[in-house]
Amino acid sequence: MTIQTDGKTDVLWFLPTHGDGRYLGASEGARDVSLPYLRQIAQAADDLGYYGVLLPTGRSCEDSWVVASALAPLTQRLRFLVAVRPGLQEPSMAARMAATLDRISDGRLLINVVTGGDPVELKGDGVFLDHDERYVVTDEFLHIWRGLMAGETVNFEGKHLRSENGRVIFRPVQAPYPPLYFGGSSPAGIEVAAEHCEVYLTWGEPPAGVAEKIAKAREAAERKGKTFSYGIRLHVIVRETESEAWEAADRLISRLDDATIAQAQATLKRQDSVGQSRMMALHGGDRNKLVVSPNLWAGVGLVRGGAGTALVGSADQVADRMKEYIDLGIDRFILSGYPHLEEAYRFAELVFPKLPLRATTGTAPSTARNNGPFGEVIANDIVPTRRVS
Ligand code: FMN
Repeated sequence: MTIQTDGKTDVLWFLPTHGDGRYLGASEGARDVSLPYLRQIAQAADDLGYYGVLLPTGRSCEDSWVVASALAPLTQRLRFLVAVRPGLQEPSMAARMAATLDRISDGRLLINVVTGGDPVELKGDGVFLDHDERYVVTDEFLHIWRGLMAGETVNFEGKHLRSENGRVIFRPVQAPYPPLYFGGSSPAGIEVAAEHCEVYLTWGEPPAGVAEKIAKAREAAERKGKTFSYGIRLHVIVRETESEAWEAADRLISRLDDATIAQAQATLKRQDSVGQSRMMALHGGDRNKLVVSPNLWAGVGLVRGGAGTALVGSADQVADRMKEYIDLGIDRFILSGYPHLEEAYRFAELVFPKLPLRATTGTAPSTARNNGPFGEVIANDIVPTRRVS
């Protein structure tokens, strides 16, 4: 299964099931991640025309399958990028959950293959394998999972996993199964992704690092005779002017003290994820080295694992930087901003009109929105029309 690329892009947003707020590393201005709040974000993303939302997975998050199941009936077109966890879930159980969620959401499920990169967390969850062995499990998991989802009767005997006459009777809506996204950066991870997955995801590294990773993933995929689609995960801090955006970036870490940064960096260092160590190498935990490429700021990574960089600038600047990634082969962006509700609106309103969006993103569902008026009617008489920039 290959996803067609056409120089255009889809934009996904992020559901912060592990917390949200105005400031990083501080409880001031923090928000309760309740179902009503997540519903607001999901419905905003749905109404604004985002292609989908990513739900993170791990012990610091609400369970992504339960949250996606709760929100699917409250949204119309939004897709849910939800993780399977090889090693932690049986492939049969993961396949059944995926098929059911795809059915009840009418084909709006996307699958993220998350093997995990924190040995301490993994041991807590009962996974004691080393980095590359976890990918052996991932490979076996995906053999079984894909067969089950495609409607096969699966007989498989691997090093770690077995299945005898395995079946999924209630089949997914998407054939043969929902697209598989993958976000590991290690050679072992890229090999497994090339064998099984459709979309290769990278954290928001500077363009040179992204180009290097895409080249490796492309080469691995070509050896298997297939083509990846590529996605990138970034935060965004977009404002009317560049200086306002940098002020917002500074404000985001204004309550963050050095002790919290040191503690976070020490905790993140225990990970054996190649992707995570590449992100940490960008800034080395130094709050004076955060601009790692034009308009690319690594402040989030001072305290957050994984997605640690943000595109910072005016709408034109952010759109131009995104186009640089598109030129490298990226055709889907998974974005977020703090707080996630307000920033979902801000990004869509300021930047969507400047991007080469696919028809699957950015087209609002309601007729009223499509026809205008685009803004408040001026002096009760003049109807604002859409400004094309
Ligand atoms: N790891 C998690 O534990 N939970 C997640 O929700 C999660 N989401 C990810 C999203 C993206 C966009 C990317 C690029 C990675 C994500 N990861 C997540 C981490 C990877 O799935 C992978 O387990 C980790 O990077 C270790 O692999 P590596 O050594 O091959 O880089």
